Amino acid sequence: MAIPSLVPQCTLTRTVVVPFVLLLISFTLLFSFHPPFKATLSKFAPFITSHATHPPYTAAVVYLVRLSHADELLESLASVNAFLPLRDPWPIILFHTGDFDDTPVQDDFLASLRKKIGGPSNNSIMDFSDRVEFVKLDWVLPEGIPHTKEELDPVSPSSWPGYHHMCAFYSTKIFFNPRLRDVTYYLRMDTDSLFLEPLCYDPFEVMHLHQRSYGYLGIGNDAPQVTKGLWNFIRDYAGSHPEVESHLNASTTWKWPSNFTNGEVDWDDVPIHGYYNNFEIVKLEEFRKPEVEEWFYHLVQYPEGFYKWRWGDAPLRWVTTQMFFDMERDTERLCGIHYYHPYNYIEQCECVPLHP
Ligand SMILES: Nc1nc2c(ncn2[C@@H]2O[C@H](COP(=O)(O)OP(=O)(O)OP(=O)(O)O)[C@@H](O)[C@H]2O)c(=O)[nH]1
Ligand SMILES: [Mg+2]
Repeated sequence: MAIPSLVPQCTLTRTVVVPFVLLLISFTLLFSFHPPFKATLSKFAPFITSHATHPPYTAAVVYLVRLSHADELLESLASVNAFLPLRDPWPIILFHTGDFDDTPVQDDFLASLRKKIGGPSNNSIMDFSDRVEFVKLDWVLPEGIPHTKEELDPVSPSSWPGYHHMCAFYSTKIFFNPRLRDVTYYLRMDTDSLFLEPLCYDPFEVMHLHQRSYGYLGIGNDAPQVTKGLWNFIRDYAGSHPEVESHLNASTTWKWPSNFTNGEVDWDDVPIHGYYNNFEIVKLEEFRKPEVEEWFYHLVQYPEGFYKWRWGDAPLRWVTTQMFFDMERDTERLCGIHYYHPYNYIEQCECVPLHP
């Protein structure tokens, strides 16, 4: 009786143990192999198809969101899915400040998203909702200013402090958010931003091929009520940073107030240009250069700027690009994007496909 019971045991040894040992040996060999040179790997490149086709950058679509605006966010996301021809299904990052923190809230939102735009997205079989990530931001009022509205007496008190936090986030902090550490380009949309028609190119590809640092749709002005002190702040910074001053003075698109008013005007009454940056594409590393970071540090060292005077991210994006970029070489007006955002008028320019 012992023999019959041994037969299955031997069979088991042969069918399970032997392949297992062989598998183990192959894994050990595989993982102990370090290619001495990159060139060695390139011999196998034809077989590594995903590497061969992967673009040399990463990207993400980012939003700052509120649960109270979930419906308009769904519309905006649907327009991203329908009209933005991305070559890869890049992540959709929803920054929030706690109201999307609970799993049931996230699940609910994703279920609504699936109902609205379920199915494959952006040249892939990946469901749009599987690309969505929720990333929490911790917004705290900075030291050095009163933490009550009554004491601080901010401009735009009805939206304080949320809107003011938003301005500080998009002006300075976003570039250093850990989730974006390995992201080359982000495309920002606001919950009230909409694409209206299909775009004839992938805007990340344009940014990459044209080697741009900042992509935008249009430029407007921010009202003097929300830029109090900003001209003087910029002038003082330029005064103590000669390289910034000479860069600004050499720019054909930069005008100090005195240049067009003969110095007879209160600078606080002069509007400052601002990008309509409720849509923008940013090459993150360009905004993390030490000289740019120093400017951001200077800004956050004066918390009244954002939290009392409500300096906006739109004029600050304009000022930052003017200070540190070659406006002609580094920025791109992205044409052919049929886009809607309340109160912005964007002049259309023709859509030119990248690969006609
Ligand atoms: N979490 C959070 N998000 C906000 C807050 N305020 C604004 N946002 C988001 O920040 C983005 C910009 O806000 P908007 O209110 O659209 O700002 P805006 O475009 O300058 O102003 P509008 O002309 O009113 O559209 C949107 O995606 C908003 O959802 C806030 O207090 N909390
Ligand atoms: Mg808006």
